Amino acid sequence: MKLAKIVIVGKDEAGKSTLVQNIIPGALNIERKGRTIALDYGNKLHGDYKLHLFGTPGQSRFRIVRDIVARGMNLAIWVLDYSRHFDERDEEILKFLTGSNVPFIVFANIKPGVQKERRQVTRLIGEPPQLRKIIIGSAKSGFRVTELLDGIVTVLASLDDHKRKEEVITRESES
Ligand SMILES: Nc1nc2c(ncn2[C@@H]2O[C@H](COP(=O)(O)OP(=O)(O)O)[C@@H](O)[C@H]2O)c(=O)[nH]1
Ligand SMILES: [Mg+2]
Repeated sequence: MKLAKIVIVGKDEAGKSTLVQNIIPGALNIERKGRTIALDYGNKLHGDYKLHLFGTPGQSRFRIVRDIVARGMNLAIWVLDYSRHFDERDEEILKFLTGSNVPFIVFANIKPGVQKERRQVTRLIGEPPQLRKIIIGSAKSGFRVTELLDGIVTVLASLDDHKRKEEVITRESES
């Protein structure tokens, strides 16, 4: 069993806490009046991995909490709110993600009946090298959440594979 730290980012009300609850019913949520102020946490076995999922607060005044929770993550999930327009808060998250050397998956969350953002995800965020996968689904209904978990495990396995190859190269160059 391999352990992985997965951090969920996204602007306020995007559906981060809903997603964590969908994956792990009863997951911890530290909130005040429905707003996550510290974090969501739960773990889930999927494939060969034990996934430790950390949801972060979306409000910009809690950005420091996000930055601390994100330290040492193996992979980020960006819950992109597809029911509202892409704005400067999304731009800030994009900058945060492309400024790290950690891969990320976009989960574009569609709330039925209120889809506002119709541009393709790559039109919004481009194709940064850290972007590994885009999934359009629903945090609440669970639509495509299994695909998200499969995607997480696939990316983690590719990272492990890459690390193993690097170790072999280092060992060979040392001998
Ligand atoms: N209909 C619908 N509502 C959603 C969905 N995801 C989140 N919501 C609602 O959007 C609001 C904000 O969700 P929350 O998970 O607290 O967002 P967070 O701030 O990113 O943690 C809540 O009222 C959720 O019930 C979804 O997939 N479908
Ligand atoms: Mg939340």
